[in-house]
Amino acid sequence: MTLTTGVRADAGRHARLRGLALATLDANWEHDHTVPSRTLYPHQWSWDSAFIAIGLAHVRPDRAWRELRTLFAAQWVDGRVPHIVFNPASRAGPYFPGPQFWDSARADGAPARATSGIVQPPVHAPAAWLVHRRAPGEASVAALRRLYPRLVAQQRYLTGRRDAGGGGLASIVHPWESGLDNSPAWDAPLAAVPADEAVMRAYRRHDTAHADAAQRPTDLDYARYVALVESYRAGRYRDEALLGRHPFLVECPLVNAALGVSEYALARIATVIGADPGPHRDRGARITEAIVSRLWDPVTGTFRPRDVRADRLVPARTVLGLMPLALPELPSAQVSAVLAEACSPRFGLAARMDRPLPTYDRTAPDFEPLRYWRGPSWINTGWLLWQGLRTHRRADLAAGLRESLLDLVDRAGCHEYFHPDTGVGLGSPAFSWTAALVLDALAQE
Ligand code: 2M8
Repeated sequence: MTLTTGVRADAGRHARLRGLALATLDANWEHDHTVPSRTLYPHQWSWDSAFIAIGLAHVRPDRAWRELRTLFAAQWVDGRVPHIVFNPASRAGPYFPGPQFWDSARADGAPARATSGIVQPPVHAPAAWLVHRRAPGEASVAALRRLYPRLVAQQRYLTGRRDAGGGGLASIVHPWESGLDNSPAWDAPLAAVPADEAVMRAYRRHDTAHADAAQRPTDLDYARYVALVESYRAGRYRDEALLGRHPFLVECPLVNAALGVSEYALARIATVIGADPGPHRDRGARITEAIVSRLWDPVTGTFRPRDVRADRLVPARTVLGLMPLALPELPSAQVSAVLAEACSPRFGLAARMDRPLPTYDRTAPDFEPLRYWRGPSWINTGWLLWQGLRTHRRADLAAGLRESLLDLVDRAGCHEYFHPDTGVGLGSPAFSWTAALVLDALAQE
């Protein structure tokens, strides 16, 4: 291929991907938010909206701010941003677990709109910052000013009420809070949650009605998810004394890396709106130190989730362990170790990647290339790692990963996830964060 035909092919791919991504986001727009997928996820999801806003900033900046505004309008009084905001006007039919199951109306400080009672990774402050950077102007400064106190309240909730382990990190109370629902990372702590898969006979799963059951969490996993919601809901979603009464408490590297990165994003936002950035930088540094002291395993040289109840690191090596790379002040020893893990045959990161980045160690005996977060390749975890590579100035590896992400979507479309060997598209075929993050990757050569 000559230089000119190469450039032309690139421009062709760029235009094709941009058109597809924009059409996907437009088709999933629903009045004041974007649904992750029309069939599988017909309401608003928290971290999906953050990723979606980053992509929308390139093409529909007003809508990007609207997306975040709608989500934060459902923030609880204690600062938590719910993982699902239900759309009462949804025409998609009943969703399980839906508003009746979560029963947020009976909890103190819940908003008028029905929501779930749990959270997702706090990637919203970095998203707000990126939306502003991608489309700066007076409107974006005004939007930042409105959002800032809400983002601060979200951080305060997670670092305060959710510090069940007492070490300066947030605990998740449900695997869904990590965003990587059925990751092998949760197998060990979930095994301690009593559940019987027969309870699922009382419910009609929404996911397996719309996607291949072989790609989704098992009924036993689902029974445990239900049991955990029931436990948290029984205490009206209060967080006091969780250690004594809730069967699942884990410090997740992704959630806590996002918490730390959010403080640095808030420092930048504070500077733009005339607030003090200093306390945010200090908190970012403290969270980074806590991640290293609580989640770093010196024996294997990897980050792992900490099971707070059992007070031990979980054994599985998943993509979650690569996420602290996004922290700008991560010590160089940990930066090198994360890069070594990412570039090992487990994850296959390279300047020229021969296969997409998986979500789980591809050399593990229980690696499952088709099942949801137990192997398949997802665009958002790739994009998050790409951010980390850029933060630590690994332009070669960042370029390789970006190319692999774009290639995946160019070949298969805006799927929810992808086969980590063949790149075949899996799950929803028109998935919003895939589209949004492709737009962002396209714009950052
Ligand atoms: C998936 O989570 C939902 C539960 O909230 C599900 O499994 O049904 C996850 O992939 C999660 O990360 C994502 O935010 C959500 C909507 O895309 O779907």
